[in-house]
Order: sequence, then C-alpha cells, then structure tokens
Amino acid sequence: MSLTLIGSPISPFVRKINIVLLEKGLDFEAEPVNPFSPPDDFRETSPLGKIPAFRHDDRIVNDSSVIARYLDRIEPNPALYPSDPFEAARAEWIEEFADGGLVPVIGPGIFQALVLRPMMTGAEPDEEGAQKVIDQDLPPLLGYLDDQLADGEFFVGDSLSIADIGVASPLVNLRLAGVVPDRDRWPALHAFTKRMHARDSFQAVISPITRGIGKRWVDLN
Ligand SMILES: N[C@@H](CCC(=O)N[C@@H](CS)C(=O)NCC(=O)O)C(=O)O
Repeated sequence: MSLTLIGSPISPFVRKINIVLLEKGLDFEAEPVNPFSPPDDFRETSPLGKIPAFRHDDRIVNDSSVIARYLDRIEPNPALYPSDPFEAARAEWIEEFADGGLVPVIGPGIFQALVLRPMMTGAEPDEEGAQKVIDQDLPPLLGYLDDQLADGEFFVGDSLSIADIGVASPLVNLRLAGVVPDRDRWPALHAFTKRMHARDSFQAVISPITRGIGKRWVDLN
C-alpha cells in the first residue's frame, strides 16, 4: 500500500492528516505542494486547489476531514472516531469548530500577519493588526474549547479522537506566532495544548517546523 500526503507542513489541515497517519503508525511519503504556487496540473489532483490532497496507490482523496475519515476506515486502530453515534458527532463537531472557526482566525489574522507574510515578503510583522485579533476574535473560540474540555483529558470520552487532533493542529500555528491559550484564563485548554504537543506524533511534526520558522515559538512549562 502506497500512501502520499500532498501539501505543506505549515498548513494545519495537512498537519491534521500527518498526525492521523503517525498515530495510526502508517508509513507514508510527503509530497510538498504550496497551494499558492501549485504545479500546473494540481487541479487534476485537488479540484479546489487546496491542500491536503491524499494519494492511496493510484486513488486520490481530498479534504482533510474526508481523508481523516478514510484513514480511520482503512486502518481502524487506534479508532479516532468514537463508535457511539452522539460521541462521534461531538468529535466531528469539535473538528469542524477547529477547521471552520479556529483556522480562519489563527491563519490570516495571527499566523500570516506575524510569521508567514514577513517570511515570504520581508514585510514587517503586523503586530497591531494581530493583537486586535488576539484580543477580540480569539478569546470566544478559546473560551468555548476550554468549556468543552472541562476537566477531561480529551475532548470526547477517554481516548484520543479526531477532535483533539483537529484542535491541537492549528494551535501549533498559534504557538509559532508566539501565542498560547492563557494558563489562568483557559487552564484546561492550556494544559491540553501542552499535553497534545508533547505527544510523539506532534513532536515529530513540530521539531522540523520550529527549526525553520520557530523564531516566535513559545515554550510551555
Ligand atoms: N476544508 C479543507 C480546507 C483546506 C484549506 O483551506 N487549505 C488551505 C491551506 S491551509 C489551502 O489550500 N488554501 C489554498 C486556497 O484556498 O486556494 C480541508 O479541510 O482540507
């Protein structure tokens, strides 16, 4: 079986799949693609021009949530989608909250403003613009996630699920921008971030990125 993850390691959606593959112990190749300067025929692989795309032998699967689900079906251990229907719905909702809520705020407003745009264009980081997003747009999202965790180790049930991976993946971009969920304001989410990012799977993806773009990375102790 040949598995290829197509995309860039700085994308939180690509990272989500990278972590799923590592947690399941699946061997795969990484094929780097920058969606903003893609190869000419990229739309044949990814009809919306987005990353990640995924190749299993000669078949293509698109969209991180669809790919994660697919991987759970071809390699059910460990299961990342709970078997109980309501718990599965909760895990998929938290994954969607991260994809559709956290990423659009952390991505353009914070990570791109402070890390990516300066790196690509040499522009100064937009500290003021990013601070507004950090003060106004981010707190309700982090507050919701903190409430959902309550005092649990995982978002759903007693084991790792796609909810945890979906949330912890964009939190890597937040840390790359020098921001972490505040320990006093969101203690459960702060502890979750620390725990998740210390897992072997996250360490394997975080180490090479921080070597490249880790200037603002915040350590958690
Ligand atoms: N729903 C998609 C979103 C993927 C996505 O938006 N990826 C970004 C990179 S983080 C991308 O490819 N952007 C390029 C574009 O929108 O043209 C998924 O979960 O895979």
